[in-house]
Amino acid sequence: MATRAVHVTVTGAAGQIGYALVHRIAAGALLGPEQPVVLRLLEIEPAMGALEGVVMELEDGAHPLLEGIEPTSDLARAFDGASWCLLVGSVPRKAGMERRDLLSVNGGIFQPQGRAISEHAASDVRVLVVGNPCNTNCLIARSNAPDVPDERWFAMTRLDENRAKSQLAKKAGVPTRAVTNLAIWGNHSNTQFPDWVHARIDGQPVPDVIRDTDWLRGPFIETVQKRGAAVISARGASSAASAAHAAIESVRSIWQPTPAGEWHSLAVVSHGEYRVPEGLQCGYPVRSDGTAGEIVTGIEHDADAAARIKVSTDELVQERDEVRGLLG
Ligand code: NAX
Repeated sequence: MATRAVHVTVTGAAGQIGYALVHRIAAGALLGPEQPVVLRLLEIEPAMGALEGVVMELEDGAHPLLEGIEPTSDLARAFDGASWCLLVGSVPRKAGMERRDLLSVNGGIFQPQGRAISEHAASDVRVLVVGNPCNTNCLIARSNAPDVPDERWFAMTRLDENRAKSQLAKKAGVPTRAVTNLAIWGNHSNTQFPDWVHARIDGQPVPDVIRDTDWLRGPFIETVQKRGAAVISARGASSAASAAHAAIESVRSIWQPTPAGEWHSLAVVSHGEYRVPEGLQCGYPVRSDGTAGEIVTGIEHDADAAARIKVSTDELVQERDEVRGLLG
């Protein structure tokens, strides 16, 4: 067993995703069964009572790998020495709120968090942003963290990848493990493009296995894009366990080498790849060598895919322009 505990920060730890996430981290799902962890849990003052309950349950788990729990509403303490920061906490969209309002309210959260990560986190810190709008929140935090390299920042598109894989597996009548190379391009919003063209089923291109192209171009894409809303209408609450699971898998796909020839979905900083404007936090296919992620290059898009990706990246440009005042 590794001797040094790794410090993991979870923000919004008393929320629904936070609640599902922290127990799995404590049980070793994030960093493996040999790696002790210290959990640093950030919440806002009004939620500190609920957070106390989360801490009690973590204690009641008697997790062998959990070496410490630090509940706090103080940013410096929350990020102190953290090697992984999972930024989940944010303010949900309320009735009557425009997307622009949501951007600025949440931007106000991610600006100080970016600064605090830059000042207090460990030198090897890596950050996954889950709180929505996650791409632009990640951009805001990253741009306010001058001491943390751009390549250490990720926004979550893995839940979309998993949703898409399940839909394809169901249609093809295969287990989900048969579906690989599913990239989510663009924004984690209903403009995202789940790339069925380059996904594979048992190593074969999806269009060679699922011949129903009308379904792929229409209902498949729409189901993935609108799955979050469908869960809300069925459950009366937004995705939580599946989102926590996707956060765990996102982190694992960064520190574990990607199998040869495959890729996963993460939103990472653009250096202009695939004509996406530089600096945006954009959904791409990403491979990891076990230490750093790298955008997969050389994928050719047909006109339909290229147009869809353009719509989604245009939306990211618009979001960036709306929060310009928050960028460092
Ligand atoms: P909840 O409302 O259950 O929990 C959010 C928690 O964040 C609350 O406990 C709140 O007190 C806390 N919080 C608010 N401001 C904070 C701050 N400044 N610092 C620390 N904590 C703060 O939401 P939940 O269902 O857990 O969802 C969390 C976020 O994940 C939302 O923004 C949601 O939209 C987003 N999602 C992102 C997904 C993705 O794929 N990227 C999918 C699932 C989810 O919708």
